[in-house]
Amino acid sequence: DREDGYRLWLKYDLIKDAGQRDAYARSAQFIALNGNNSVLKAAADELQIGLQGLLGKSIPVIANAGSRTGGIVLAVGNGPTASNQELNAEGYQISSQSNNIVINGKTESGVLYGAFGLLRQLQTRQPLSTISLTSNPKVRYRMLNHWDNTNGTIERGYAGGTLWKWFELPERLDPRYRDYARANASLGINGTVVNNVNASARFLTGEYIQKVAALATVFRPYGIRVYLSVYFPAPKTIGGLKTADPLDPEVRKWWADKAKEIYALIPDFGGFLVKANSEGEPGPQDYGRNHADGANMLAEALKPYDGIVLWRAFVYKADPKADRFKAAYEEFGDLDGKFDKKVIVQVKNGPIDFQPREPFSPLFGKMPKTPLAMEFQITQEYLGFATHMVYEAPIFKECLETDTYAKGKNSTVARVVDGSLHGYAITAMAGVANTGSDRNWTGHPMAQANWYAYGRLAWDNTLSAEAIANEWIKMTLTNEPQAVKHIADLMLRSREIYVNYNTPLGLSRPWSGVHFAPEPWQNKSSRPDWTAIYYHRADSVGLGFDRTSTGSNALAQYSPEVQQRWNNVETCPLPYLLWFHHVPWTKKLTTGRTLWDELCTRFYTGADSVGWMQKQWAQVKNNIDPETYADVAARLETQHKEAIWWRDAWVLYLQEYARQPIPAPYKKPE
Ligand code: GCW
Repeated sequence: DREDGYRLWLKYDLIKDAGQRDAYARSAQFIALNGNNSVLKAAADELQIGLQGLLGKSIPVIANAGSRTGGIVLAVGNGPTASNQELNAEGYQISSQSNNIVINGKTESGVLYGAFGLLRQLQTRQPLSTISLTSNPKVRYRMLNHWDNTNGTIERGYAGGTLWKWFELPERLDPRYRDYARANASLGINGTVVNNVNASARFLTGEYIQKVAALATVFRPYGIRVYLSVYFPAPKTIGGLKTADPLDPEVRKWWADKAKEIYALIPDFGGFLVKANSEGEPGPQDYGRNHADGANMLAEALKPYDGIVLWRAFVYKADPKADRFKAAYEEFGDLDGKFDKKVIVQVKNGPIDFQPREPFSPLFGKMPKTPLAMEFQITQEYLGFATHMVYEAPIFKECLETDTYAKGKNSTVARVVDGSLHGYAITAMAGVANTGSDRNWTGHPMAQANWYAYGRLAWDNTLSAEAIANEWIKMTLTNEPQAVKHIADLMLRSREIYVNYNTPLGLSRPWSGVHFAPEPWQNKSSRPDWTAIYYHRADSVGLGFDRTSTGSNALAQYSPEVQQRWNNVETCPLPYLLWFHHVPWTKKLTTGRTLWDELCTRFYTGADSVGWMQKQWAQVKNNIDPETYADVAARLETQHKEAIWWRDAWVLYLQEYARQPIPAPYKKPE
């Protein structure tokens, strides 16, 4: 069998050690369903598929255990729990009780997540006899956002076209939809926005609602609800109204009717995601209204139903004199407390746009009365598309663990988002998907780990990047301990290596239009803030964007403790230096090198380190299936070549300003 990556981390390959297999099999002689619900059935199904693969045995599903022991018992509701630890609606507990393994959940979804949790134990070779674990999701809405278009393309998608076959729907349901749902459910993802935030109004037509409803039928047994991105002026474009003003009664009625039409076909519809007054997308400001007016109108339309509005805070105006960094805070900060209870404001992790390293968005420290959702980008728009290996968990963790000081020490971004800091009524995380129609879902085989890591962190933001990497490797690539170590090491270092050759010391956005190739010299675009020079500000004196009080003063948007962390050029941690300071080329940094020398050091060691990645990968050759091995090895070769392009592009460009030689260790012999 050729390994084509299709099965993701749900491979369930036969456990080679027969002793271990037998030990597991003794605890898994049957699966007792205890119910007739479709979610429970999906859980039992998955256990059957998984155990068949891992143990090489077909395990019977029975209605209930009766007096039998030695099996797996699914239990919904207030069934027996082994400890007093509270379960929330979607949490689960796995415990060993009277010689059975009981998967307990308050709801069917909890049991489903527990089934995947149990399989993960086997996949990572944990003992079952003494199993006792309780797991609750920290966030209520754990979503994927697809930037997929009606014509089948994906904005910023690097793994083929859309998974959704709009032209076949609603009649034909591609079997892949179910595998998509299984993969997400295995992580606890419970919502999917199926279309691009740059939304086509067509998704709100009867024709498309039917297609989306068909997808929903496949996702429902996996606990996944569908959502739609909406085009704000839809009442005009498809509704024939003269305006889309959110305060206009006819417009409000149009949306209420639309919601009714949707819920008639999709009773568990999740709600709306909105990009408004951003990058040319229309919105309430076109009618002199604000974001809260727009969001609250949609919330009103959803009032009779269990749906929510996710309103994005990704906004900025085309003003060459303004600092884009400050825009979201300026537009949203004063609206705190003005949003309806059904609204959650979805904020990108950083203030600009998913850069390889970005400080956290100041909004996370600013809106105690408004639930804020975290938006991470899984697809590698600024991370080398599908050729560069960048394990993203460290990016997500770095942001989540940063202290906003919104309510004194230990007000981390994670605690803002999971609601524990401000007691938000609703909580959410969103990840911009990296999936596509490629057979292996994500293009780069290692990019599967980013989908996985996002999902695991949406469930539990306290998991470490390392723990998640280890799980994923064992489930997907190999259980051989030495190989696991090598691959984890490679993954955990990959982000910093990328940053070093791409945007070291807090540089940002050096790309040409499609956000792939280096073009730090780019100075013309349809918008002044879409040039590279707008961001790095290279001149004869130095490099970097002054965001202190002598510059744009964006730092003032953070609490005093955070300002203190970043506002002094002498003490600002180097990874953030050029985000906040315009630093002279000759300035000595804490490393003892001048800015210029430090930049060169990072560009050169970064590009060289890709050579290290190749060697590291070569070490696991015998532990990995040959197809995946060769695929990754080839992509690393491309990455190495491109890392050198990055290095040379930056160094040669900046040298025109710095007017200094490349430091000796890196200078090529004449
Ligand atoms: O990252 C930028 C992308 C756009 C995207 C936009 C957004 C969907 O370059 O492609 O549009 O952000 O997040 O809205």
